[in-house]
Amino acid sequence: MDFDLIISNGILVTASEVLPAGLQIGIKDGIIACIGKDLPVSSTTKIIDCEGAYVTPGGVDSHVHLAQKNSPTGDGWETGSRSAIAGGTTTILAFASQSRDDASLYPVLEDYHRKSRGQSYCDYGFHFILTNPTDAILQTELPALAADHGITSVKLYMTYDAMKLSDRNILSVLLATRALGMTTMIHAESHDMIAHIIAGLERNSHTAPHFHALARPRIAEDEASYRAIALAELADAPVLIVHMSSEVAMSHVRDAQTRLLPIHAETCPHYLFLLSAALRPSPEDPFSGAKHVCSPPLRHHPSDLTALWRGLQNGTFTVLSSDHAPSSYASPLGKQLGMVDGIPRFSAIPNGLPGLETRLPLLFSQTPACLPPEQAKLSLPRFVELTASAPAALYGLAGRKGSLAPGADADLVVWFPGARGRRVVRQAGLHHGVDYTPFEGVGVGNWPRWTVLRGRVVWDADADVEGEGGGVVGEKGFGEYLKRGRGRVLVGRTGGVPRGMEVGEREFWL
Ligand code: DUC
Ligand code: ZN
Ligand code: ZN
Repeated sequence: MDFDLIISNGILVTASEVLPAGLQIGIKDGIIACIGKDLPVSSTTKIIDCEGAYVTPGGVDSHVHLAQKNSPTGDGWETGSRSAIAGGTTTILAFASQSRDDASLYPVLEDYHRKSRGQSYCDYGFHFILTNPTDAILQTELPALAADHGITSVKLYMTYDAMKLSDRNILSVLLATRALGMTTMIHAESHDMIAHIIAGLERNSHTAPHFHALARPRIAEDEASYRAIALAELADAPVLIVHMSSEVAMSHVRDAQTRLLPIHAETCPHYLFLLSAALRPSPEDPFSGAKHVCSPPLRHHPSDLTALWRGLQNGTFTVLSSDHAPSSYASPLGKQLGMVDGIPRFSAIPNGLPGLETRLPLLFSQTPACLPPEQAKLSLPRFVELTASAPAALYGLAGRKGSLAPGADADLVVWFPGARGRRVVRQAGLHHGVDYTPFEGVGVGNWPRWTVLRGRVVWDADADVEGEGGGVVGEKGFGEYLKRGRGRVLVGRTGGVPRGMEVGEREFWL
């Protein structure tokens, strides 16, 4: 076979092992055709010499917000997907968000297609955010949207006035998505606890950005996570609890997993690297903490970080996503919305942090590729599983995305050999459309040298492409919309009987 591209002299990492040196990847028509030794080179074959560096699957970031109405100063598809490839991510799953008054999901879908069509540097799919799950949507639209448009996952909120669903609504959604084999993502925070605390903080004039972290304490996440698990158990539906930041909430997940319930969990780099002290004012700018306002908030203690790393190590977490939810800091319609008539009001600060580009380098830095083995927090295969193969499988892209295997799309990252990829994260070096990174000044042990999407080099760290921001050598519009299949249940199984109920009891009310 005449290969278009051969990836040579790298150390290939899959979700199960670090393969022996000397293997090559042969790529034809955008697909991994084979993995082998001494692959034949024709006059048209291009070769990437990895110089002994690690090669991992292109990242799959399954939690990304782009072009959201409630963050007009955040990234759209062009800048968001550009930052994805610059950080080694080749597939993103972003949210098509239903507003309360949207009676149908079809206009919502068309709107997000319009925003993304021809704009993306990386491949992408959509999850729906459901805020008005009518019977027509659950019984008629979701099945058709899954079959015809490959949207096989939804996200629900337990908090925020504009988005929150009641427990009863959540149950209705879970029963519908279960029948369709869809994954339901849940933002688990107790709305009433938070609303009560915010009212008290405001009454006492505690409205500076750092009070955001007090307004949404861990117990609000713990209680709602337990409730989400109970609802999932009652409905016998697989769920993924998104952006988890609390050790106790994580222990609820682990208990459920021990009982073989299909409860998946996600955390994000900011909950592993940053603490609530970042919300405090800086000497130059009393409002700077707004840059670190996200929900759930950053937690208080280094032990919170350690606990979450443990959850990555012991298998509790299924995926690590960025929850890229950016708003520009300096813009009047961005984080400055929280400065009301010269007075900071944390509850008006748009929620969320940028992190699409930094997700892989931050996590890769904690593997034995960058640290002495005894200091590494994750193995290389676990890095691949969390950042690529598990999100691909959970969201219906197994076999196509997230793995270095024959037949899969040739999406991969070639890292720098040895210490040559060391960087300090700086806003000036990033490719998103917002004006700061919450990881400013954090050192990373490596950075993607080349990102390959369907056999094309789309990021070349050493290329100097004028006007495109460093090494972006891919093209806007090369990214394709992904119609996804049914996701796989990666943890536990469906078909169980909730504790204390009899076999067949549920059928009386289903
Ligand atoms: N939930 C998210 O998933 N991202 C940003 C803010 C939020 O509440
Ligand atoms: Zn959320
Ligand atoms: Zn999010």
